[in-house]
Amino acid sequence: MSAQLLVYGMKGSPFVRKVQVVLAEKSLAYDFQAVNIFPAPDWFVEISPAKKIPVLRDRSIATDGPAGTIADSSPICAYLERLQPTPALYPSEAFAYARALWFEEYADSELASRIGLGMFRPLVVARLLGKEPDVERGRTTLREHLPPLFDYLESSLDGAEYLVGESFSIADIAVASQLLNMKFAGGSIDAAKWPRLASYAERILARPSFAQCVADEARFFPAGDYQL
Ligand SMILES: N[C@@H](CCC(=O)N[C@@H](CS)C(=O)NCC(=O)O)C(=O)O
Repeated sequence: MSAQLLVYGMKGSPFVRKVQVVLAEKSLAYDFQAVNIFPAPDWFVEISPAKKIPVLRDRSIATDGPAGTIADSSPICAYLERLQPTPALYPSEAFAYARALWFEEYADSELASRIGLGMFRPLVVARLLGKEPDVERGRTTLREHLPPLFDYLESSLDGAEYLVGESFSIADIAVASQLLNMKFAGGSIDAAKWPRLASYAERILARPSFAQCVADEARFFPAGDYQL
């Protein structure tokens, strides 16, 4: 029997993973439909005008066409929060709520562009496509472009277990989703330089919701050994 919720996506997308982690944290059942967006087929452009994954379909609204679909991981996660409020993944206090949205945005834009374009594509995707991995680009990203972002996250953690307040939130999900792609590309966070961030990433990625994704995706993206 089909689940009420259907995720259209591709393995390896940190944005698709973000949605899958939210679904897992909330114990929501869903189906997964793989979509090749290179190039996006016409039926998919109809439900994702920006031609991007993920898209969520709520089959209780419509099973076909644009009705019942939501594009973009952020509105999808916000929808899931309303659909299944527990466990809450967005802080209820106003300032903490805005801080969590800020980290989500920071991860989806800053971390995503550095890690996606500077590491995941030139190393992991290149290898999958049978091309020569651009190790130099990955190395420059890890050694020069990511450290300021790591510094910022390290100072934001400030000894806390989570990025915002006392509980796990969308902020942690969005950030760790991107960090996992860095890991798949063979990168790691130097614990001597960023001790809080290194142990934070390890702890968040060990949660069952993330561990499930790691186990599933590591089959497709075994960590590269590029001596970065
Ligand atoms: N803001 C979007 C970003 C989604 C995104 O960039 N997805 C990538 C895959 S990781 C994609 O579909 N890229 C296709 C393209 O840019 O043509 C979200 O949060 O869902």
